[in-house]
Amino acid sequence: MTTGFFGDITKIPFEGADSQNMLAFHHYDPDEIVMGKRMEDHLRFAVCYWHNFAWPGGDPFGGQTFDRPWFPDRISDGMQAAKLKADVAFEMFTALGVPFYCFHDADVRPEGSNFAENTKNLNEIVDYFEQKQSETGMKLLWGTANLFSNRRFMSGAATNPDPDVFAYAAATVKTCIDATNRLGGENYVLWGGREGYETLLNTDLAREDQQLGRFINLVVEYKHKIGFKGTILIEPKPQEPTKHQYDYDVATVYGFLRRHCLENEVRVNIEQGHAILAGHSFEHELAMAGALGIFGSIDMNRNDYQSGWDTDQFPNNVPEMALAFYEIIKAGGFTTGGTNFDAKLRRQSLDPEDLLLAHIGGMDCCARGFKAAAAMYEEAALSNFVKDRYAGWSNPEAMKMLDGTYSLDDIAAYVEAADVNPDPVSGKQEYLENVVNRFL
Ligand code: XUL
Ligand code: CO
Repeated sequence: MTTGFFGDITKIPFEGADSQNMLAFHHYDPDEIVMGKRMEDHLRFAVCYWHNFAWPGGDPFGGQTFDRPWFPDRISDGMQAAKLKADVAFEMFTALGVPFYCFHDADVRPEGSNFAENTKNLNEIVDYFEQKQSETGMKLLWGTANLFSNRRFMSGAATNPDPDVFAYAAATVKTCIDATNRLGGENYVLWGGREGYETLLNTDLAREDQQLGRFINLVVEYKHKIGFKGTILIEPKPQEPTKHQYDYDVATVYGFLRRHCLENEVRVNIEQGHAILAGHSFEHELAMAGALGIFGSIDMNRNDYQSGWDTDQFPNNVPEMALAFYEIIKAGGFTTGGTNFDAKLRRQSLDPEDLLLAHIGGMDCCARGFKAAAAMYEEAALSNFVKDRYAGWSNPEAMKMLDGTYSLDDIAAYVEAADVNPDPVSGKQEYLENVVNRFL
């Protein structure tokens, strides 16, 4: 028996591009083989718990717009509400046919009066999830701890000036890794919520960096201690909620990881909207992670290009998504990672059906972008161009400049002796953009 939240909709079918049924997939066929693998196994879609089931539809100027049967104004018993929420969530996951979901502790369990009560509530819901996972075949892409909403974290979690807040945050992360491990989660995410600062006048930057470095090392040590097989992921974001966030972008996170000897232990979960806030493109962040060997997973939700804040919209720009998936394919594709929609409805989208339509659209756009990227990758017109562009570096004189054979004065002698006088060569950007356009 279902909750009836989605009426009689229990399964979204694949009907192909010509179908006019908007409650069907037009481009995402999980069984379609692309580059020798099923689309479902390439894309590894995940639905997030927080925006879909915990967010009431508020913005800085207005409160709740959504009416959901599990919200506190409809049920006062927190655990009963959490279970109804879980029932509806798993009905939606199943209807969409996504293999994965993600959650923060605070999305899924009622807030207790202290740490012990929070842990007890979380464990009760994890029991419930365990049962639902085995009934539905759903898997957990990642778990995480919400270390930013409660007022105790207003000055940061790991970077808090008060060691008791650090301790509370560390203890909470322990319970969330335990929960993720029990549920067979494939990753554990650390988004640095309030790890940043508002004003230097009250902030010791060097100390906060040390605290954060130790915190992440504690997480990695615990992962190995309990034998958690998943990947630890940091999610970069440049600002919001604090003015300056320490995990600004992929390159900044990599520097942090190197500084704290974590570069072989931690990878990145890259979000499109966060890339835009950092003044980058999504594909830049993905390419950077690929180049540094720390690519992990993605949050495929876009930002509005005109607003300077995190709008978490469902993706719908296929040409941009094709470039993003091209970088993901180049980085080797997903291993433990996947395509999570950390996306929320617009607050006027009140109908239960809107939750389905939003994900159908996002998944269809991903499928189109991915297929274009795969075709681009397989034809290799772009990669062959890049290979040829750097071909000069395989000549022996060139190699000596990089392998330590030549010093600066040796290079000067070589330039003089061979009368080196390079001819500029076209970068061919328009030609390459036209090549991309053939696949869209
Ligand atoms: C915040 C954000 C988070 C993380 C998980 O901008 O993206 O929801 O994805 O904490
Ligand atoms: Co995110």
